[in-house]
Amino acid sequence: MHRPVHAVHFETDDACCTRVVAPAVRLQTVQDETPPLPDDKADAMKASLKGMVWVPGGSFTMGSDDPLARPDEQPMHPVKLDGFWMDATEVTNAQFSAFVEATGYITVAERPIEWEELKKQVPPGTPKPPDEVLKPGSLVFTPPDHPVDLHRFDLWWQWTLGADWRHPEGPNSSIEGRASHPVVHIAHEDATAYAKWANKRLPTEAEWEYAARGGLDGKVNVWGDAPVNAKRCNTWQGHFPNENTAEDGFVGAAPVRSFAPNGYRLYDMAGNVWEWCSDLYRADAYGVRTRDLTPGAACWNPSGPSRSFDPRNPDAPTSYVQRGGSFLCNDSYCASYRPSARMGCPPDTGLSHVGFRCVVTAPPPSNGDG
Ligand SMILES: [Ca+2]
Ligand SMILES: [Ca+2]
Repeated sequence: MHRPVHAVHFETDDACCTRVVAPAVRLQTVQDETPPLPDDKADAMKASLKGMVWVPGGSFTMGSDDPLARPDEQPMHPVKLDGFWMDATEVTNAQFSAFVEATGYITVAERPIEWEELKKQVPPGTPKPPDEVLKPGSLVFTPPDHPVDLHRFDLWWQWTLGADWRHPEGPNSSIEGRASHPVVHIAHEDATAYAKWANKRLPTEAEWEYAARGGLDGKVNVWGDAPVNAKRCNTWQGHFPNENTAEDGFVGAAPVRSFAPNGYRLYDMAGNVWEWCSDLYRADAYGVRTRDLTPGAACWNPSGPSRSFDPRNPDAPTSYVQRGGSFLCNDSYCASYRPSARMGCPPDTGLSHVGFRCVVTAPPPSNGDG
């Protein structure tokens, strides 16, 4: 199930070797040729970098041939990136609250579903559903009490009226006491709106994977090749989806920074909640990207395909990339805590395990404060 697509305007480029557009800031390679920022702009930039870490530019191998890897993680290919700043953690409820208080923003999950939009995404002649069904809501993980067919995700995802970022499990739940938890039920346009307000942007898929690897190129996991365990990150222990032993201490999302960071001091790049990227999702994105690539050459700052297609959700008009997996990841079903794992999701779909973090293109730290 997905909600109607709201106006999401996104420009991207098919070409592999294009640079990410940097809004009003300079790349490291040109910083010595430009005058320093005025004090007020420098202060604003410094404030916007609070809580972010510097990810130095470099190259890495994108994708994986691990036995757990899916076909959309291949072919593996070399990628080069400029350095950038990244939020050290997933955006928290406290941070998202500040955005909503400042702007009055209403998330997609809090808005009624517009039938005129929805009917563009269903077979012609489909009757208008009852108004009750078109009220605001979101998809909440609701575990069955017995083992079920793992192809039947509808058996554990329940459309829940009144579920949104303030009510993660439905109208009778709240985020009280969860200020440091990642915000969830976030649609792509919600994440984009927050990023714009914060003078940030969503990471490209390549930036996300490079950052998640933390300098460990070619490893299966963000901590190296050792297998996942309950001390590494917040995933699912037990039989999915009916038995959650929470050996890692968390049935659902954990407060950010509950587990050790990776090599770039980024937290929860494996598990906890999924994180939106700016790239449109195509299962064959890497094949298209490398088709005309000179052997041995690297893609420079790839920004994703110009059109999406997700064979797992072929009716979706648009899909964007999510990365990192969540507290629902289990090797029996979804080993997406791996840095190379990819997921496509319609932009209007926020779920109870989907959040985001942002990046900024700006000069590197000058005094070790990154
Ligand atoms: Ca857990
Ligand atoms: Ca995460």
